[in-house]
Amino acid sequence: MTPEDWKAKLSLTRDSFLSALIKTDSAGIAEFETKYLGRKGELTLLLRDLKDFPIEDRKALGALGNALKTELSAALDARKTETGAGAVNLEKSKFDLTLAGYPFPRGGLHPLTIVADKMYDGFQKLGFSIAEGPLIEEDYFNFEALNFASDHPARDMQDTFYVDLKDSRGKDLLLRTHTSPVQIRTLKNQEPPVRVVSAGRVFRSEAVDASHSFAFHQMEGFYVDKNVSMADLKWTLEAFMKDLFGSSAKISFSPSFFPFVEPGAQVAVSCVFCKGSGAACPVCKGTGWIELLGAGVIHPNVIKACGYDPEKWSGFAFGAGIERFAMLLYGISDMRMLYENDLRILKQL
Ligand code: FA5
Repeated sequence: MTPEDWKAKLSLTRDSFLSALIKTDSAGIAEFETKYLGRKGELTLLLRDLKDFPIEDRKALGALGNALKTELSAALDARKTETGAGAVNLEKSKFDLTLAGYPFPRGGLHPLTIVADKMYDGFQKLGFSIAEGPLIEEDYFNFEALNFASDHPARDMQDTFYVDLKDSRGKDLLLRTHTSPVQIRTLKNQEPPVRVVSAGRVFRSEAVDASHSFAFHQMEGFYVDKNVSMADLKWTLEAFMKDLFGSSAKISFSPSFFPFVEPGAQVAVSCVFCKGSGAACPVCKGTGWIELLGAGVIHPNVIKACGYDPEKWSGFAFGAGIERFAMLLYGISDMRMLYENDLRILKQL
């Protein structure tokens, strides 16, 4: 074949391609493509014949052949679009177009979950196991068995959300106001010695501000055995705080009242920000101490309500606000930041 013959064949291929393309519909387009541009297609074979020409001819003819291939491929694509042959049939397609694109944004644990896990870790090292309790609670477990008489003003300390449903004792169900009911539920099911921590959401009808919310998180801890005293409580909390905040952390107890403990205390940790030295510290307000939790020796009436002899068994309990710990560990001054779900903030924590 001479170069002139090859050019003539190329021209014929172009003419037959373009005139046949106009008549091809979407059903025939794949076959059409194979006929001209497939591995053994007319244009492909013609380009393959170039190998028999001397190098100078091959260069010139090759340029013509490639230009035609580009032109015909573009014409084919245009025809595909025109006839709808290139469109994906969404119903038959095996691709799920609703899936998020790559890369998938990876989620992470919420700071409150991370802090609760750290607290769990600390207490597990001290031999505590984990228990859970329901969020919708009975008056008996939330108040009565915890030594709150039904008309006792101490109930006002925890403004309660009630549910319009009665429990088995005919009282309104409520959203638990603290995690302390887990003490009762656990002790009624498990004989002492018992050493348990339990974290979860609690609810109070309170106005929201930088350090209060109507739904927040607490961690309850309690230990019931023989001869458990305030000294055991102090040692346990001190070991836990040093583990969490570093060995220089100190704790202080000041007297406080909760009906389910006697004696009761508010426990504060030495300010981890100013280490007690800064009169202008915005976190401890210059006092050197940050209040973290309520605690005490479990009241004999509570031990009795759980079915045990308070002469034989004694225990300590504490209840901590997890948000307070998160604020300290992350250096946050307003706990609403933990609830607003602003990813720019959550990603920094
Ligand atoms: C109690 O809830 C007791 N059940 C704690 C307790 C358990 C005492 C066992 C003795 C023995 P109090 O109401 O103080 O106590 O709450 C405990 C902690 O929860 C507080 O120190 C504070 O950190 C946190 N807290 C209380 N109210 C709120 C609120 N509205 N928003 C956020 N955190 C709160």
